[in-house]
Amino acid sequence: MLTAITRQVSPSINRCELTFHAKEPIDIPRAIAQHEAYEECLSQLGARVISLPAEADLPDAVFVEDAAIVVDEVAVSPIMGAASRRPETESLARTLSIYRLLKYMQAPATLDGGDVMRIGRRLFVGASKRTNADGISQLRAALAPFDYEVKSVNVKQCLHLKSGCSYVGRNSILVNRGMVDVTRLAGFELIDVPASEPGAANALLIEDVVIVPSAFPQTIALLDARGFKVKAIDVSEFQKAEGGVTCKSIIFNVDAAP
Ligand code: CIR
Repeated sequence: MLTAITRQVSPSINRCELTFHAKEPIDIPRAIAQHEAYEECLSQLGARVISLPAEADLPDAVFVEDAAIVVDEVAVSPIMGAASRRPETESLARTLSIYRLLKYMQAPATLDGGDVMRIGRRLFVGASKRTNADGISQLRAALAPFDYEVKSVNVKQCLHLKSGCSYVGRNSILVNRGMVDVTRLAGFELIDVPASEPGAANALLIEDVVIVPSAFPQTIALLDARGFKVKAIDVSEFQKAEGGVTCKSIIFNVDAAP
């Protein structure tokens, strides 16, 4: 069954890492309400949501996507690029070990899950400020026995690969070409985000529904006009923390609930 791991909002989220954004106060009750609506949206799309408790001293821990990479056969626990976030992996790995064989990265590798865009048995991995060449080659080595191909993609002016592009189904990738070297994405139909919404390339595909932040109406209209099923969701408080819609869950299949 489709399963989503999420984590409750940390009361310390206002101390989150910021790389490209200026600090803006995050309204915690509003963030909590938005996160509940996000989890409800995942449930309505058929996912069983496993909502882990907040990590009081880990401001960014709600962004679970960055703290593990999960494919059908195995999960990889990375060394995250930001030192403040590294303790997030431990409890997540414990939960994932119920469902998957776990592999662990070794220094000097660093990698954030937000840099990993999986399309079938191909994983495109952003060479970003958070993910280094050792991280990419250790992920490649961990997944090679299961027949996954790992390709690195250069990114610029954004935090993670999936800040700049996301797979939206139907062989199509929503992209901001100013952020992602698209030469590695040959063979896919590229859908450019409107120039007025450069941050809109982070979208979450669940089954055949593309979840897009409600802050990006032109992108929603563009996808809608192309026949995609789009669900808009308000994640304004998480955007202040440089998060989007993919980063707040890890989605995978579980054959039978243990
Ligand atoms: C960070 O800088 O790590 C967090 N403030 C935001 C992480 C967002 N993650 C993601 O989009 N995958």
